[in-house]
Parts: sequence; C-alpha cells; structure tokens
Amino acid sequence: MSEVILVIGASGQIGTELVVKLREMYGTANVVASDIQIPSYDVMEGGPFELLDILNKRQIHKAIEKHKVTQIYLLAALLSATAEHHPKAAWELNITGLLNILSICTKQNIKKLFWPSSIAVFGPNTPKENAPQMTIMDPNTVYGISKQAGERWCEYYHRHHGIDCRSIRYPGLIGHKAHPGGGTTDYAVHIFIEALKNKSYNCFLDKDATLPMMYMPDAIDATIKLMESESSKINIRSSYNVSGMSFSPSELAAEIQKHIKRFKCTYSPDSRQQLATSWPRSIDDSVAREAWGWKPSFNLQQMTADMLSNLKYHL
Ligand code: NAD
Ligand code: AKB
Repeated sequence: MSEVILVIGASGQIGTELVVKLREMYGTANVVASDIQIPSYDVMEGGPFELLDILNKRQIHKAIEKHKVTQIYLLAALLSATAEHHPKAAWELNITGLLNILSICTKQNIKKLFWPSSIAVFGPNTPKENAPQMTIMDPNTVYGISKQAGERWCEYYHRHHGIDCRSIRYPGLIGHKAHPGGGTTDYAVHIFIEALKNKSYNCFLDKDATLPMMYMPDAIDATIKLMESESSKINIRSSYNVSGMSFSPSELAAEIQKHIKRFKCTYSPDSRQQLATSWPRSIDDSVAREAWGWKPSFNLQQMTADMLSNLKYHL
C-alpha cells in the first residue's frame, strides 16, 4: 500500500519546504498539505491542499477519510515569542492540537506521526555547552513547557497505543523560502533580508546570544532521515537532539560583512533576549548520529553564502 501523508501547518516556515520535498519522494497526489492559511504558490499548486483547523477534530477526521491518510506530519504550533504573549492560545494549539492528533491516530489507525520539538525544552539549569540528550530540563517559557509536555505525550502514545511517533528537537531554523513564524531565532532570517535591502539591521537579541541553529536543507534532511529509518533504530520516542551549528548575532553579522562590506548590525535586545538566555548555546547530538546516521552538511560559512545567493535572486 502506498503511503498518503497529511502535513498539518503546511503554510509555515518548515511546511513550505517540507511539503515540496515529500511530494518529490512520495508523489504529488500522496502528500496533502493543510493549514488555516493559504500556503505558498508551490505548495498550493503542487498537489492537494485542505483548509483545516487542528482544533476541529471533525475536519481532521473528514480529511483523513477523504484522502485515506496513512501518516501525519504535525507542524502547527505557536512559536516561542508569540507564545509568551498568548500563553493560553499557545497551550491550546501546541498541546490540545497534539492530543487531538494522537487520539485520531489511535482511532483511525494512523501508525506513523512526525511531531517536532525544540531546543526550547531546555532551561536555565541545562548545561549550556553540548546539552546532552538526557539532562536537566526545566523550561521556563510557555513554548518550552508545551514542547516538553508534548515529548512526554508522544512517548506515552508510543508505549501505550503503539503509535510510531518520531521527533526532533529542531534548533533555530534559517531558510530563504518562507518567513519565520514568531520565534526567538527569527533574527537569523531577518538579518539577511535587511542586509540585502538596507545594508543595516537592528537585532532584537544581544550581540553575544549564541544559540544552536540549523540551515533548512539540513532540517529537512534530518526529518526525512528520521522518518525513513527502520523502526528498530529509533531508540528515543520523546525527541532527538540534532545539531547544525552554533553562532551569536555578532558572528553571523561578521560573516555577512564578508559578502556585503557596508553592512552594519546594531543591537537593541528586547524581551526575546530572556528566552534566548534560558536555552543552551550548543547541543550534543551524538545519540541521533549513532542511532540513525544523522550528520549536518552546512556550517556558518556555507549557510551564509547559500542564503545570500538565494535571497538575492528572490528579492
Ligand atoms: P510556523 O509558525 O512558520 O508555521 C506554523 C503553521 O501552523 C502556520 O502556517 C500556521 O498558519 C499553522 N497553524 C496555526 N494554527 C493552526 C491551526 N489551528 N490549525 C492548523 N494550522 C495552524 O512554524 P514553523 O517554523 O514552520 O514550525 C513548525 C514546527 O516546528 C512547530 O511545531 C515549531 O514549534 C517547530 N520548530 C520550529 C523551529 C523553527 O526555527 N522554525 C525550531 C524548533 C521547532
Ligand atoms: C523559536 O525561536 O521559537 C523557534 C525554536 C528554536 O523553537 N525557532
């Protein structure tokens, strides 16, 4: 039987790129994109799309029956900065949304689910350098608390209901195809756009706020690799640490200046700096590397050169 994949939250930063990749792999008709917002042209025109609210279980049941869905990628969430401003809405979307899908998986016999966690599951008492797979986790953001609870629910549904839940703790993601959706690491996309348009950028994080980051092609690659791995290799059912690179805003600005000499970056840290301070600076992803062969391809220099050449073309 061929797989039919439903991607929920397909109009966002990750969905915009992931849906295109999944359609290349599984065939356009077999990847149903869905969101409460109209997606990019490529996603909308490239295959089936459903306007669907994850908080409306009836809508989801109907879409699953209509398309005979066998796997779900659940990307809908409120990200860290937005979640701090709307804590109840964030909990509702991030946790009730996940629980809706987990219970639908058991009822409609959907065996495989991808649900992303985040480096935001870590907190102020997590080791700042090379945060291990298993360590102290005391998230103090609404978003981080929801991601930690989500990890526990995924593991629970795997153990008690046999759902093949797979997950990655994505670092901050940088891509040129879609705008980021309200996170603390969004600066690392905005800075490229402003550098090309205005040769200046005022960063909302401190110049030394080093965070784990990843280029979108690596994030898509990690997702596909994890989902394609044999079940016997998946030894973590909460979520895997994966690492790409770590840099601070001033290190990224210096790298951009190598390409755009006149570029100037200034710093006016706002409330998002507090969120960044609570997260680790780097991640130990040795468990994912060993279990299912994860390895990133892009470092800071390669990512910066690729972002600038692609964005120049788009802008
Ligand atoms: P995004 O904000 O860009 O996209 C989320 C999408 O969900 C949006 O298109 C939005 O319209 C949709 N959505 C919102 N409410 C919905 C609802 N009720 N029903 C259906 N769809 C709804 O987010 P993203 O950056 O693409 O992130 C996707 C997932 O990856 C999230 O779980 C996020 O926490 C996680 N993640 C992202 C990053 C990152 O840097 N982008 C890092 C770590 C984890
Ligand atoms: C955010 O900043 O909220 C996201 C994330 C790291 O989860 N990019």
